[in-house]
Amino acid sequence: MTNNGIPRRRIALVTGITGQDGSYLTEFLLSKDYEVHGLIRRSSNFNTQRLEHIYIDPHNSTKALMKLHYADLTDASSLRRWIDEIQPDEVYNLAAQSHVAVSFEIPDYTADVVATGALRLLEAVRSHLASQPARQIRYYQAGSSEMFGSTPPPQSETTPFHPRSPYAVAKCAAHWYTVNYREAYGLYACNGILFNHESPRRGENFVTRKITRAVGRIQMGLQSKLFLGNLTASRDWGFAGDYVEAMWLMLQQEKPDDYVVATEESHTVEEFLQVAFGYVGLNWKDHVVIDKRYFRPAEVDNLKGDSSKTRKVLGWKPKVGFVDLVRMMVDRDLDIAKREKVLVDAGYMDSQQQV
Ligand code: NDP
Ligand code: GDR
Repeated sequence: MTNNGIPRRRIALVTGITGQDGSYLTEFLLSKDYEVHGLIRRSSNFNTQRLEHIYIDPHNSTKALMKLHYADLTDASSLRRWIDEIQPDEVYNLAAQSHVAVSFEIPDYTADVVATGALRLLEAVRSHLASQPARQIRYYQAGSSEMFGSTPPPQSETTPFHPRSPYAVAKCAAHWYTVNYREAYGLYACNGILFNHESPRRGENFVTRKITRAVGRIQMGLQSKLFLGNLTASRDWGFAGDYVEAMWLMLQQEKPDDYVVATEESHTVEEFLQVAFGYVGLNWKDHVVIDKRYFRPAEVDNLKGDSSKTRKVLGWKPKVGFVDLVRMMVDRDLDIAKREKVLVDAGYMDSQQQV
């Protein structure tokens, strides 16, 4: 309650707010009347493109319910400072060096952000609560199906982890730090073990978006080839907009727990290609070139979730199926390619510029 008896608006703190999930989660929380504070890291270019449509300049309005602050998961002091200042009710730790292949190139940094970064944030929450015992904070950790790695499907909350990349190993550490802070300090802390989820806001170097961007550009005559790696890997692909609701639901339960979030359907990269190219009447085989550069030192072959616990306890299920997800992404990327074509035709953009 506030001093005048009006119930206080719930406050969420989101790390990784500028990423795919951060933007969908922020929209979702604002729709539930939260005040949302996002931690953003300093970048030499603006990194807030995914938030532009919801950003309200606080200079112009008192209605700005999303606020952004500089911090970094590698900087413990910044995390503790913002938790003290913002006094959040819920903390969503979405920040990560989230690219599996890149984690083989920068393993040390990946571990620092993904594993130790989660520990820093948990410790900031714990020490803040120790100094203000009347307060409560609920914590969400963005876990990943990559933690299952080479353990065969279907993968559920009880499936053993066998990570296959520095990223996945770091996510396992973050998972166990979260469990440990729950058991050791009684923190309300949940691990969401989310299978791949995509959207038109997916980063352009993940395979789904790389494919749908290429489909748009090929269709508009801006590109002819698409260089890819392993096409046989299977993933359980859902829609990011559906998955952020499951994150929130985890923090609304009486007791904290860990949950697998998945569609329970698995498709190969080749099947994704067939649906994406087929949707606009193209044959992927005319355009895809295999490039060894995109193979990983160790691959995760087959992920397919068993999300029965989440469906039963949280009452959650995905709304967008595989084919609709692919088409949603192709539609958006066709629009982008049409705009690029105008720029290329006017001489403002090089047609070879590729992701
Ligand atoms: P993105 O890569 O789109 O976003 C990652 C976010 O983390 C960005 O906001 C990024 O900032 C931020 N970030 C990176 N490094 C740091 C740092 N050192 N300090 C602070 N912030 C940092 O990921 P998604 O939105 O797809 O995923 C969200 C989370 O869920 C991640 O933890 C990911 O590992 C996990 N996950 C994702 C799945 C998926 O399929 N999408 C599945 C399972 C788990 P910037 O914009 O500046 O780069
Ligand atoms: P993933 O997603 O590794 O599952 O991690 P990604 O889209 O990068 O790869 C999926 C599969 O496609 C194969 N692949 C390629 N991948 C990329 N990126 N680029 C290519 O050119 C290419 N060609 C084939 C890969 O080998 C792999 O098998 C994502 C991330 O969001 C993680 O942060 C998250 O934890 C997991 O999903 C669940």
